[in-house]
Formats: sequence, C-alpha cells, structure tokens
Amino acid sequence: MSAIATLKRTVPVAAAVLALSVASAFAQEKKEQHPTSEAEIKYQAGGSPLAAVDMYQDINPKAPPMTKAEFDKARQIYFERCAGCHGVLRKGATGKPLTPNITLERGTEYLKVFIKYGSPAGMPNWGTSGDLSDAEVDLMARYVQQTPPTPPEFGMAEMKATWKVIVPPDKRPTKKMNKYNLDNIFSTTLRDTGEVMLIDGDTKKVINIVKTGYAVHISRTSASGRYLLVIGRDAKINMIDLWMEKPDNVAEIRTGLEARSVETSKFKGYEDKYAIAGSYWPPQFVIMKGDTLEPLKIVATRGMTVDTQEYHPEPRVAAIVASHFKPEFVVNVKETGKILMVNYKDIDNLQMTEIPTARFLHDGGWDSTHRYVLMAANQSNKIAIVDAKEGKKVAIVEVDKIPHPGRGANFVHPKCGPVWATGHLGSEKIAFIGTDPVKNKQHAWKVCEMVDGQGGGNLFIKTHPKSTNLWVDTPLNPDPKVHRSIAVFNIKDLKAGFKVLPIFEWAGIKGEAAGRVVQPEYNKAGDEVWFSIWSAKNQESAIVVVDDKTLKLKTVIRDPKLITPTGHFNLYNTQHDVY
Ligand code: DHE
Repeated sequence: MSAIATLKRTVPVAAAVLALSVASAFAQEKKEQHPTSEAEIKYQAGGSPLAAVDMYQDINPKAPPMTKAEFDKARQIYFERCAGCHGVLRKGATGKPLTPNITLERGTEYLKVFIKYGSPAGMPNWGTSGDLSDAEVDLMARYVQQTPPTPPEFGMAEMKATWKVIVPPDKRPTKKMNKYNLDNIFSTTLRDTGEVMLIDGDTKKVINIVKTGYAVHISRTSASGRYLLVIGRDAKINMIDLWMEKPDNVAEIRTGLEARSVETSKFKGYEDKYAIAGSYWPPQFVIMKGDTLEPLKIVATRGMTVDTQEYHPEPRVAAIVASHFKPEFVVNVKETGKILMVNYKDIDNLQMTEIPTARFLHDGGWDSTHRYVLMAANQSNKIAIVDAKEGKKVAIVEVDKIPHPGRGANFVHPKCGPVWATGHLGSEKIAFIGTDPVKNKQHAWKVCEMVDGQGGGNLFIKTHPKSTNLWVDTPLNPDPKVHRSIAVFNIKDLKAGFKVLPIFEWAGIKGEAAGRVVQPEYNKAGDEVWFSIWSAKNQESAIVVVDDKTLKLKTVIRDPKLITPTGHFNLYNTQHDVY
C-alpha cells in the first residue's frame, strides 16, 4: 500500500493538519530521495496541445460541482501539466490512473493534500512548489473527480481537411537550384515560435526560417536527402524541399492532435516513397505518400499491454525509425510496450509483426550496423532490442533509472567491442550495451560497463564514427552549473572520467538566461559538435559550436530570431542514421 493510501486510512479528513505535515515531510523526503525529480517533472509536463481543444463537460451528480468556466480552466491545467503522466483519459500512462471510481472515493480534501504536497512515488508537489495556487489546487481536486472528457478522434476526413500541397511535385525543381551543401545543413527547432531555422553548417549563416507546427519535436531527412520532414507537438507535419533556391515548405498536414514522431521509408527501392507519423492523440499512426503527404492508411494502436494483458485506451506512438533491411517502419507503442514492424511493401494488405517488449517505449535508435534497433522503455528502466533483419526480439536489458538515449551513440569500446550507449534522465549513469553478437558474444546485449556523468537530467548523448569523444548533456539537471555545461569522455579511456566544458559561458550571453545546454550534434565531417543554448522565449539563446579535436570553442551563432532552440539535426547524419 502506498504511503498516501496508508495516510488516508489512518488519518481522517478532520486531522488535516497532521496529514499536511506528513505530506510535507514526504515532499521533503521526495526531494532528498529523488534529486532529479525536478528534471523528470519538467520533462513529462511539457504541455499538451489538447489544452486548447474543446471537450464536453460532464455533470456527474456524485462529483463536486464546477461551473463551466472552472471546468474549462481545470481542463487546460490538466492538459498542460498532468496529461503527460496520467494520460488523456486519466486511465494512467507513466503515472497512476485518476478515474472517478478512484478519485471520488478519495474525496476533495485528500486530493488537495496530494496535489499540493506530492508523493514519494513521484507525484510533483504542485502547490508547495508554487506552480499552482491554493485555489487552483482546489480546482484540480474537484476536476479529477469529474468524468474525464475525451478529445475528438482524428481520422481520414480530418487529416484530408488539413492537408495542403503547397507546391505540387510537377511544379518543383527538377534539380538542385541552390549552392548549399545539403549534407551539412542543420535544422534547428525554434520551439516556442513554431518554426525551424535552417543553418548552413559550412558558413554558419541562416538559410531560412520556415513556419511549422508548434514546438517541432524532431526533424528527419528523407532517404534521398532531398526532403526534410518536421513534426510539431500539435501533430502538424511540414515537408521542406531542399532543392528549392531557398528551401521551404512544399506540403503540410495534421495527422492528429498531439504527436512526436515522423520518418520516411529508407529501404532500397522505396526511397522517399512513404512517410509515416505517429501520434500521442489519437493513439495511431498514419502512412502517407512520400512526395505530397497525402494520407493513405491510418492504423490505431489501442490494445492490450504486454505484461498484464489489459486493454489500454491510449497507447501513444513514440519513436519511429525506418529499417534498412526490409521495407519496414519500426513503430514504438509506448503504454502497451509493443514494437510494431510495419511492412509497407503492400499497404493495402498491410502486414505487421508485433514484438512484445516492455512498457513505456520512448526513444532510441540503431546499432552501428543498422541491423539492431535499441529502444528505451523509459519508465521501466529497460532497453528493448530487436533484430530488424529477423523481425525478432533479441533481449531486454535492465539499465538505470529512466534511460533517455535520444538515438543513442555507437562506438567501439576498448574492452567490449561495438557498443551502443544511453544516458539517464533519472541518474548520472551512462550505460554501454554490447551490440556485436559475433566477435564479442560475451558482451552482446548486456550492459558491459556503466560510468558516471555529471548528474541526472541527461537527455542526449552523441559521438561520431570519426571521433573519439562521447558527449553527454544534462539540460534537465536542477543545478545551473550542470545544466549549463557539457561532459565529454574520451572513449578510448572511459575510466579517466570526463571533462566539463562551460558551453553557456562560451556563448557570451549577458542578460538573464536559463541557458540549458541541449543535444550534442555533429556536423557531416564529424569534426565539430553543435549545442543549443535553450533559454526562455523572452531571453537570449544561442548555438555554440565546439571543435571536436581541441575541445575548444569554434563559433557562437547568435541571432535575435534564434528563440528557444532545442533539437538540431545535421541533415546527412540524420539521413544515414549516423550516431
Ligand atoms: Fe522529446 C525525441 C517524446 C520532452 C526534445 N521525444 C523524442 C521522441 C519522443 C519524444 C517519442 C522520439 C521521436 C523519434 O525518434 O521518432 N519528449 C517526448 C515526450 O513525451 C516528452 C517527455 C514530454 C513532452 O511533453 O513532450 C518530451 N523532448 C522533450 C523536451 O522537453 C525537449 C528537450 C524539448 C521539447 O521539444 O519539448 C525534447 N525529443 C526532443 C528532441 C528529440 C526528441 C530534440 C530528438 C532526439 C534525436 O536525436 O533524435
């Protein structure tokens, strides 16, 4: 039984004062026990676009009364802060379920304590942290006792209504019309302005700022390298033609109400033929025509979980990667813990292999041979490994708390041979998993070594085949010294520990700035590494470029339009899965 459940049984509502002090102690204990919980909270509570979607108000006679205005305000807070963990339908995702059968039994006073002070199990202390006022805590306690409102579905008709071919394929250039070195362009998300900035990696000059959906999550290059696809948090995909004199949008579509992943077909003979996008809401993925984004086939991901085999109503689609071995997309279904190998050879008779792994699949990437895909089941502290050639699960490897690889990092470890590395959001550990089952069998599909980085709050890790450095960021670490710098290891001598480079300081930003250093990303040559300095939208941000050999500052890219840069993707490395 949870500590709070015990509290509820032994402490009647009348003894609220005691309850508050116990809960407060829990909040304190939580801070001590989970030094990175602030990082986790920031990460999970990233804000859902569903906050702005109108949903009906239920009048449940058993639930405490709410006016429509109160309900709408609470719904907005719920989708901005709570849905990431508790789910859109409140049936539980990475957090606990909050359905009325549970919350009505708890009652308003109890729920208020819980929301205000948090719990040792990971519920943030929304009230004492200052995020929610007492009135808002009361509002939320009443809201979670109402029947959860359901956002609308988003099927073919809705997708088609948002689909625009801005420049039809026959009106596009037949050859490259610009002099840019397409292989070394970087696509940088300007998170809060709803744009991506295309930067020439050779000259460091801005090529164009392209309008996109809100808070673009990732950029992916098509197999041929001609198109760039980006997807916003609001599930809007923009397709940018890199052959245009000034690369810009040629097609766009919304594939749902909230999303994180987009990819294009990469198998020989199918280059650029299809695009795929997964969505968080509705839980589904859609296969589209590769040159126009015309939606062709929508597949729902609702279904049974891998472990308890219970129905889950909103299994979100997380990372999607394209296989190099077969005409397949590898689709990660988060809450049910299934990896789907979706074969696009005949999409009218779509064949899918369902590989059960572990719940909460999130992000990951290929090993250096591109045969094995390694995906973090983040809240299960596991890495699921699938052989894309055989279409079979290889192993599930236990790592540390909340692995978060991005796409991971591949290199040859002095003792274990080829490894794939992940850092962790919930700890300072960096795990190296052996990926060579032939020449280094004894280390394959095991953690062959773990080293300590600067601290928890890590999001991305990176190296390059031409480099001997391994870069580990910590943007969500609460300590500014840690989230404003980067750790770099020499992969030939991991035991020697890491050097810390003061990336934020190097940016020379004078005013107040959050200055979180996010996502190491190599240029095409593998001799420089780019970092975003991510500040609030009314503060200065920058991109810092470091020389990979000397570990010295090379350039700082500053521009008043560089607002809230987060992810930034080198087009060649993304196209060829070099990481
Ligand atoms: Fe991400 C990758 C989901 C928060 C920046 N992020 C991914 C992927 C998923 C995901 C499923 C893998 C996509 C793929 O490869 O197809 N991210 C989520 C969330 O659900 C979460 C936890 C909370 C949220 O509300 O979004 C979240 N992510 C963040 C951030 O706070 C970051 C730092 C800034 C932002 O945009 O909000 C962020 N996520 C990124 C980036 C990648 C990413 C830069 C791509 C990494 C790569 O190297 O491919």
